[in-house]
Amino acid sequence: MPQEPFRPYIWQSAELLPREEIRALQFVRLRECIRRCSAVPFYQQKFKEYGITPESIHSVDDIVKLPLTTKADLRDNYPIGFLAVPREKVVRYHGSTGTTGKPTIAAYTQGDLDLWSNLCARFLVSGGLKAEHTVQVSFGYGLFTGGFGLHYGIERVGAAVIPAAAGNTRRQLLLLQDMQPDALVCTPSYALNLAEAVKEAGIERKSLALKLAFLGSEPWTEQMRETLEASLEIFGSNNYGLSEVIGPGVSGECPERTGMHFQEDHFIVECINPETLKPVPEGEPGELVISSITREAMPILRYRTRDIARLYSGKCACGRETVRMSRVIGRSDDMLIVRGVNVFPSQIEEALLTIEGAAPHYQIVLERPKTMDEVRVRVEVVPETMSDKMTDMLHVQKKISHAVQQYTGLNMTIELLPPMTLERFEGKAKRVVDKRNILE
Ligand code: DLL
Repeated sequence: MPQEPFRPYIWQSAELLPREEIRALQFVRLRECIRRCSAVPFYQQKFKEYGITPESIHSVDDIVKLPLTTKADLRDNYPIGFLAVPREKVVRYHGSTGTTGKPTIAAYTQGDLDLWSNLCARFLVSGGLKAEHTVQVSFGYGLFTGGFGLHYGIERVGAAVIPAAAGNTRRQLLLLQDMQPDALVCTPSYALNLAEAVKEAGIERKSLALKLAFLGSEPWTEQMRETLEASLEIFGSNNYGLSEVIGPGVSGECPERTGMHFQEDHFIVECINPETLKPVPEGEPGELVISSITREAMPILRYRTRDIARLYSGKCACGRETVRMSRVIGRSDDMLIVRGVNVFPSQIEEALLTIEGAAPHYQIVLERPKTMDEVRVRVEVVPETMSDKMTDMLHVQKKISHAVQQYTGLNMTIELLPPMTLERFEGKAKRVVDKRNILE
């Protein structure tokens, strides 16, 4: 049931709202959101403490008067202390994957699910999806928001879904060959695995129909996009979201690739310095803080995402006037501080992928043999680079070491590995292994 007639790259006319109208809508919705949040004991107490009522907000800029919400706040109110509607209104629960401890639960009313489908439909259409397409969804279906979020978005566009789910690469290849999907949905690291598996199985690329890929849920670099687009022969779009805010559908790219457009009629985004909590100047990296202003079951105010990115404003050639975000540079909790220098794993990825001969499979190992932190980058070489000659291998190692030094300002030990040595991932890749025993 398309909401509106199909226009190229636009699913709903709200995506083309002029800037002033976006701000006006955000203002009204923010006030309504504050009213709805008053049903949540956590916010009730914070509003009292900060002297907040809907009427005390006079413009969107006043959002800075509101309290920040953190992952710890959600955890303290586990599982559903942030529910703003009676429990019987909830029709779905999802949650974050949470590497440590309990997941963070996200609840949805029927209205939230409807909104979510449209938000996903918007970035899918923006990335080129059409009703006549078939899409293989290789995200996990479960508590994770990726599988279901994208699934419903694809159906909303009117395209056909193959809910392949994560993993079982052999079956994924079979479906790619037999069902001839036009588009693929998964993490960039899993797309890389599939590209490798296609090659290894000797499947001719021209026997597949793939044209598009919608990739997200983990940080990746422009270099990785180039590698994926070349090997899978697809147009790969980036999309971003998080379960605390709704799931996928918070922002996504248009074909102009000038950043991911925030769906600002439903979210307000800020970019702050994670230490001072003050806004950073436009275009500077900072932590994204997102308010989900139209959700019913679990509206959230000023959620600290821990994701570091840059924000840009100004009209895009696609017609949208929404704020755009850069790729996620890293998470503030993933930032490595090595000998006083801040490094994100994505900087290392960028460096590696500039070197011919290095495969896009790597692992970053942090060690503290004595008092100083040391970083070892374990990287696979492509089969063509494998050589019995020590000098050839040393040459590759030196080139990588130099690139890493240039991109990060740090000397790191480079360990070359034969192809297919490192673990492959079906969902979000885990690149950093921290072996420092800091507590000792
Ligand atoms: O990963 C939602 C999602 C699913 C987004 C499918 C896109 C596609 P969570 O499991 O809650 O939700 O993890 C959210 O993943 O805070 C970011 O650190 C990271 N992330 C999500 N999208 C991107 C992206 C989903 N495009 C966390 N680039 C977020 C970089 C991303 N990181």
